[in-house]
Amino acid sequence: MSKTIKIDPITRIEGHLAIEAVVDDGVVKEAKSAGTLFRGFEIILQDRDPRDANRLTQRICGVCPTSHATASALCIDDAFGLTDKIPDNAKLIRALVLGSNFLQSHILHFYHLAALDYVDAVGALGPLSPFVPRYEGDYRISGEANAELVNHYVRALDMRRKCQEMLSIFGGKMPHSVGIVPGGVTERPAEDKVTNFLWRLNEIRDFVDNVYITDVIAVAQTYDDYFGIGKGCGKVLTYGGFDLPAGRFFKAGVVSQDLKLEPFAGENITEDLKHSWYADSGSGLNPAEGQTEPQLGKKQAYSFIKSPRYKGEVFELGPLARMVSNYVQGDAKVKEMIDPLLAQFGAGPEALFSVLGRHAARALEAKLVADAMVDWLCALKPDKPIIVANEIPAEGVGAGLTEAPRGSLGHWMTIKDKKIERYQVITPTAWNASPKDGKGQPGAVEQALMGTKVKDRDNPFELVRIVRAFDPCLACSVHLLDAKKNALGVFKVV
Ligand code: NFE
Repeated sequence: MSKTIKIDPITRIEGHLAIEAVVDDGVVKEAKSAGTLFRGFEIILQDRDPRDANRLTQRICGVCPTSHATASALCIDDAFGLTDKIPDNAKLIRALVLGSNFLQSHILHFYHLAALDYVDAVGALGPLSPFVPRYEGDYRISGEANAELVNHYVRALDMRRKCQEMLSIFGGKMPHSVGIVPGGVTERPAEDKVTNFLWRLNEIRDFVDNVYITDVIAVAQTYDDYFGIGKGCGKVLTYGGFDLPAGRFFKAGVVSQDLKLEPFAGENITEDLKHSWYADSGSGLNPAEGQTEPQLGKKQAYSFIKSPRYKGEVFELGPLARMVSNYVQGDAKVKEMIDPLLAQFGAGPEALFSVLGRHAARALEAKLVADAMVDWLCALKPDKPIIVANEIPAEGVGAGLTEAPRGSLGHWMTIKDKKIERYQVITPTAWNASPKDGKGQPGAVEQALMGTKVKDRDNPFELVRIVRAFDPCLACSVHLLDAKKNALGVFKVV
């Protein structure tokens, strides 16, 4: 007999995500991923000064505001005709600020959000808050190895603080930094700032190399069945990101299930609204023409997340997508990291499409970015410009496509009479945690849940481990109350 498991909200992620899984004979037959709050920044931005987008969109999220600062700055640069004029120093400083946020976010995700699904904090410390309540029955690491992982949970807090300090050297503060602006950046690369940045970066690199990656491998060795759980749609997409003087650090790419690479083109993105609480008139549009018109109570809808699609198909975004795309494009550094890892587990690249593959990709990406940041820092030229003067055009169209810690992030804007006429944001979590589309295709997280064997329906570890491996952020995908501050529904924790 089938039974529905509802987890609402899923804890240890950012924001409010509800998961519903129909389990038949112990296997998930159908899954629904629902964002239960409305965001609405697109509406807030209408008729404002275009430069406000750079300040306001950062308030979408306290975890990845730097990505929104980056995407909005790129979008404004494009609409203002500045893209080819951004000084090299500004590109490097923007990349260093965004890189600091990647490192903070990846460490946060592994230690403070996901690791407690595998590491027995209660075994090491007793039944203390915030480690209880929790699911029971599948903690497999014990003794000294477990105690060390719990120690690293605490050490990781300090590392995250250092990442935030490092970001603030050029970004001014965190969250919601002020250093990335249209036309460039606000902070000169003075030598004392470079030195202050470097000693923190080296400490963080040491942590990533000798603690984070080692811990992910230790967890993978004990829970190696999770290389075979949570496969998902098997197709990945990345816009590319970190604009450096010589081009993008992460290359854009679209990779099919048989690991074939296609070039990425933004015009192939559409937003499907069939199962989302938005007016159907906006369904199927490219975000450059997109609409965000909430429609509560819409039949068949179950989420405030839209369903972004590429050529009408579902794709997974995130560190796994970036690593796979760069691997398939023959990036030597990515291959150097991924091949030995796969060899260690006797697996092929297909094993990356799994819960543990996503954790491993995130940890290796942290190393890739942290190591590259040393080169970016050393390429700064203290006497060279950091910003280009600019003016608001009467009319303009812009797109800012970049990478955020959780995957590709896009901002699109139209300017009319020097004001924002239209603004659209598509976040990585909107792609990953999207509901079904008009063709009936479930979103990436939904597909990853389907087919999963659930051993104990009262402690569905498998489901939360799959969802958390995607590192969803719901603040980025949806937002709060409706305009009249009405509650949008009653949701029970089951
Ligand atoms: Ni709110 Fe974000 C990242 C962005 S996720 S955390 O990374 O953009 O949708």
